Amino acid sequence: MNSQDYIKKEEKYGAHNYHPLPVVLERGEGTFVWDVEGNKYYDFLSAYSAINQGHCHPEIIKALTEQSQKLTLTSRAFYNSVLGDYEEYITKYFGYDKVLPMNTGAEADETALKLCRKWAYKKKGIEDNKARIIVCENNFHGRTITIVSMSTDPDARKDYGPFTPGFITIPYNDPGALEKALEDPDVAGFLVEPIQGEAGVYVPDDGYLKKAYEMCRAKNVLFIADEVQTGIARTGKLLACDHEGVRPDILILGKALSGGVYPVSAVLADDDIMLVIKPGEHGSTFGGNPVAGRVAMAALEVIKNEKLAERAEYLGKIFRDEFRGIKSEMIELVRGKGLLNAVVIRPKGGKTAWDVCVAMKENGVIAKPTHGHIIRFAPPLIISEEQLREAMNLIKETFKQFE
Ligand code: IF1
Repeated sequence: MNSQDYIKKEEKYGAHNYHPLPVVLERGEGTFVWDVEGNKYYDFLSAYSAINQGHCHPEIIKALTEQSQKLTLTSRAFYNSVLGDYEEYITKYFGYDKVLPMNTGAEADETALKLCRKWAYKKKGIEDNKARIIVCENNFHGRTITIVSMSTDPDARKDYGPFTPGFITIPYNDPGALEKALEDPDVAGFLVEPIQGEAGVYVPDDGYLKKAYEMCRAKNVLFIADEVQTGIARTGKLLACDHEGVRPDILILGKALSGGVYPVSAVLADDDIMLVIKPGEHGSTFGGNPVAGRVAMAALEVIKNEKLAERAEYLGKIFRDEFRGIKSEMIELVRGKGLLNAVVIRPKGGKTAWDVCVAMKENGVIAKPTHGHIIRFAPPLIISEEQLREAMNLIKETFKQFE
């Protein structure tokens, strides 16, 4: 079978909830992926920052295969010999008292919302069912009904009502708007992405996160950071909040927590927040399973041992400098932090970001537009400087084709 055969098969038997770039991947190793015809590509999406450690990292695969042949799932009806070690490891790694292990990012966001609401009723004393959570316009936290109830993206919400109440929406990167919303005594939490990924890698002004955190503290409102995409070294620090020395009250992790090898997500908080959830009040079949625990510990070890946050910081600067040096009418601006970057494309002669991505693919680099005119560039953090520069040359070649 060739690529077209695979594409046709997905078209025939799969739901049409995506419109992928026309490339059929069969193998991944480190920074590279290969399609079914054997063509090699630089992966500049990293499964939306889930593959920070590179495709099929040997240490993480070793953890996966070893545990998978021993004990894969007990459910939380019983204890198992991995979960406690994993909980100790990850809470010490990020500096929190407790972790609530889940599987997907959306589940972790939902967990954080439930935790914040329960804390509001049990600890802050907000009247039952009155808790409000502040979110930002153009947020992305997943695709469940409650999460899209917070969304301002019509495509995320259309025909999915009725929606979950209890959310206040404010502009991103606007401390004044947050200060005003915090006057509502029923506000329990502020859920925010330290950099808005899906919206197009919107980096807030320096100091925004710190100011937001301090305003929340002053009003006894929980600062909840969704680091599913920005966390785990992607932006040049272990967490994007670390750039401003902000320690979220509730920290949400996912994606690269497993190096893209297995669905693993987590919510971290201290005892005064986490212990409001009592036995039987929240959970999931696979949450905290032994394979997830071993894989996550291996994935976090790789981040530390290979100094991937430092690499992202250093290589990100080279990426943005190189990109800003490309002379092309289609490049409006480049923005980002570490190796989470985006280029805003100015359509030219009817050619759009999609056409640039298709042409880039032909030249050996795969990435995908978000919101039509923005291309996100997020290679695995293990990419070498030489590989980054080679990929940049392929990208420069691509833009030349549109001149
Ligand atoms: C898709 C977007 C990115 C996230 C943040 C929670 C989640 C995500 C900040 C939920 C997930 C993924 C979802 C994936 C594509 C990708 C994405 F384009 F959808 F929005 F990265 F920007 N918080 N983002 O970015 O995590 O439940 O998916 O594990 O839906 O196609 P999840």
